[in-house]
Amino acid sequence: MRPFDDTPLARDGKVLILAYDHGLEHGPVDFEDVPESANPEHVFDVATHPAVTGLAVQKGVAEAYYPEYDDVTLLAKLNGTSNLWTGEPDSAVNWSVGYAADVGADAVGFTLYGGSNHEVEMAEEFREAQEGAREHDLPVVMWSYPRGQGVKNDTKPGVIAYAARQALELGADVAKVKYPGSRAGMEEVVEMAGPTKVIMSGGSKADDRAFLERVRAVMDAGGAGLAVGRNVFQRDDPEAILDALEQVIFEDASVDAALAER
Ligand code: FBP
Repeated sequence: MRPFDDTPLARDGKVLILAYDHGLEHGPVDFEDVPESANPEHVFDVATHPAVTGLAVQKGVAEAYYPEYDDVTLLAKLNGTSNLWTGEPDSAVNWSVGYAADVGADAVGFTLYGGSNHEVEMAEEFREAQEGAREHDLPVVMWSYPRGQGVKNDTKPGVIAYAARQALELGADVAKVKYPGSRAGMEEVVEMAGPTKVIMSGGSKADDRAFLERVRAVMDAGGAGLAVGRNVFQRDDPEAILDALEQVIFEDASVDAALAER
């Protein structure tokens, strides 16, 4: 198995995934602010920015668009479910690792809803995906999102630290977690993840400074980067925020310096 840092998903040991599975997870509402973001070609073009180490998409988008963009590092998001589903949190496995590898995936992603009544089945599905990824020498990113009947407060640092620990215990290379509210909270999360890299999930659109300050806190806490969707593709100038993220994540710049550089 290749060390994670030798895979295309890493740049100097850091990670910046552009997440673009929102058409499935949230639906057209996420594209309303910037209508061209509904067009996968627009987002594939954005993903050619040098700061982006991988683009996370679902199967159908990969099949339809990836062949034209083989300079983009493809992260196959293996499971996913629409917002139309109203049951206990769960996520359908939409493609196998073997098929994702045939399509050209460089990495795989998988959501686990710890605390859901479906956690056991999801963990068993994750086992199959993780072991398949090892066979194909592909890094594994876990979207580790505690939610459902077993979870009272999914923003508490202790809950998010547990999510990161689940990613380590189950064999993910990267744990993608929600921001626990502070640098101190993130330090706890990173500590629990051990060698599994921790990246922050971008969240709903925030103003530039507030967003970059969160990213700075993640990096200062020992995090490895970010997986971001709306905070990039819901901006009129996605390249500008990617320029700033490149400074903060890969060049260790302050938020002021990153904002001044643009
Ligand atoms: P954002 O940066 O837009 O928050 O995207 C990250 C992500 O994990 C996406 O991959 C996914 O579509 C979405 O958030 C799921 O968010 P939630 O389940 O919290 O609504």
